Amino acid sequence: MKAVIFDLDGVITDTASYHFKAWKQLAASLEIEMDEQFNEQLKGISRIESLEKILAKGKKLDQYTEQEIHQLAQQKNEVYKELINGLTSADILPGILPFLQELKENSIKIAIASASKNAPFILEKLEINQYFDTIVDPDSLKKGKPAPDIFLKGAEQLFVHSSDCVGIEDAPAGVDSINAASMVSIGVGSSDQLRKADVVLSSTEKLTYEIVNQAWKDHCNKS
Ligand code: B16
Ligand code: MG
Repeated sequence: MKAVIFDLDGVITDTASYHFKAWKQLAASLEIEMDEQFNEQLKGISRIESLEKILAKGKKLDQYTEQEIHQLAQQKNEVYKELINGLTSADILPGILPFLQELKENSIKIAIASASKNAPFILEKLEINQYFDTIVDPDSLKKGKPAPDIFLKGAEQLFVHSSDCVGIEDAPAGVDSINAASMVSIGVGSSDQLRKADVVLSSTEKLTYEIVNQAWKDHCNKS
């Protein structure tokens, strides 16, 4: 294993509740109701795709022009940025910091493959940007998750072959993206939701260099 490519939201920090709050506020202003169960479908999905799903849920997708959709997405992002402005290193999920340190000690390259355009801002707030060799710009990609593009771009930016990479995700769309990139996939969360991952860990606290490297070795032996 030469590199680990991380998803951000739900793996490094839990911003899902802030996304939910901001989307719920926008949806309410458009007279669309959304609950937490519906919000699950938005994890790992880009801002515009998320909005399109919300508008489709309210049967209002055809009522807005492309320009209006972009304005609404921007409106949601303003609220979201206000909410995440208070993030600090205390919001790093358990086990992530020691895991990043272990990866560095073992000379493993580290990248971020997040659908979030706010990723650099969030890493700065969490005070961990120095651990990451590169961050993929989601705007530079033709297709978002579940397509493999974002993880493949991460490997390319690290100058590492995809077969030497392990990807870590909390969302089914993200696990599909890692698998499609022919990398070893580690899912963090419910084994039911993330059943397509090579290895599922119940929490970020379980992430260690040994477990992740072993998952990569097991995968190499199988293929
Ligand atoms: P932004 P990830 C994703 O991040 C979130 O899971 C998803 O809910 C969000 O819509 C997306 O980022 C875009 O975020 O509006 O900040 O650009 O899980 O891929 O790290
Ligand atoms: Mg995620």
